Amino acid sequence: MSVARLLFACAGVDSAPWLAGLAAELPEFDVRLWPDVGDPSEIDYAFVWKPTGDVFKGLSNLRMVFCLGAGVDALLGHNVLPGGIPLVRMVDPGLAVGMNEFVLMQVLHYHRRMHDYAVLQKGARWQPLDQKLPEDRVVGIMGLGNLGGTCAKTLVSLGFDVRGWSRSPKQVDGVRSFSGEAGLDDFLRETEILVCLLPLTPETTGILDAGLFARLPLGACLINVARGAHAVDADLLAALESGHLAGVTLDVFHQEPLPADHPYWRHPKVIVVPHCSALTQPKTAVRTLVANLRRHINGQAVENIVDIARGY
Ligand code: NDP
Ligand code: OXD
Repeated sequence: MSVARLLFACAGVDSAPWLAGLAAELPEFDVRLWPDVGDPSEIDYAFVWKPTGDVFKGLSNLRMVFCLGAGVDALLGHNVLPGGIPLVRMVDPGLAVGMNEFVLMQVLHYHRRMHDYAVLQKGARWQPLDQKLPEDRVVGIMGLGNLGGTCAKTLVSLGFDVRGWSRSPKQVDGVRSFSGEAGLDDFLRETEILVCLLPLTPETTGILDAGLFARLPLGACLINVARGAHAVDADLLAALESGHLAGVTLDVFHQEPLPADHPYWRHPKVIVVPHCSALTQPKTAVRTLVANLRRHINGQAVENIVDIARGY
């Protein structure tokens, strides 16, 4: 191939560091910033985030689509992807570092009972609470893939009793693996801090519902860093109201930005952050993207191609 053309179409993303990185790492490419596509039939590759259908219009010679994020639900759910074109998701060390930090921070928050101390502080009450050893604290991670697996290993290294739930059984040192529908009850029964790192698929939509919360021990805490649609909001609020859930950290929401009048914003037991637990870092992700592009150009197997039928 002579000059290859890459279309950069990432909504809501500052394109400057990406374009600078791509120019440095991929000098032989003609990188075009959407909507300045030029002749769409010239585009070989697209790098996208939350694209509308327009982005793919006329890209009759598109060879591959790369997603800026790890989750491809927005692309698959809205049927914007042209049929038969391989889709590659982001599996990048920078993303894993961010998620690892955020999950660790929130697990420690609940493990060290900062949600309880927040209540005590409001009443100016000086009351040291019982403290558990990490080995006596069960942290359950739903989704033991690239990100969930990374977080699990970190928590194991700190001595936590870590359990993981995935579609297929996993072997991760120090992690008890549970899988499938059949393993869900046992996984949940003792999980005191539940982390959701599942992809959003038809099977996992609404999985964080009243039935699931009821299977957790009384006073469990939840950290949802996957997708808002994993949670049934009314069930989550009810579980907080009843005290079955003691604290919840939410990074992702059905509607983003979270509407200003949403009860989550002001709920005393909810921590809200604006979908920032892990941001794709251009510094590392450009290298990841370019390495994969070069594999494709050289006729080698491209890594992290999405199984469209499975949804992740
Ligand atoms: P992976 O594909 O590497 O891992 C997904 C894991 O979920 C796998 O272990 C998989 O099981 C498991 N899984 C999928 N479907 C089911 C199911 N029906 N039942 C049980 N387990 C299931 O994904 P990543 O770790 O890279 O990313 C996970 C998600 O995190 C993304 O899809 C995205 O939504 C979210 N994310 C959020 C970010 C944020 O800023 N909030 C940033 C980045 C990602 P198996 O291994 O058996 O296939
Ligand atoms: C992702 C995200 O999927 O940032 O990468 O949500």
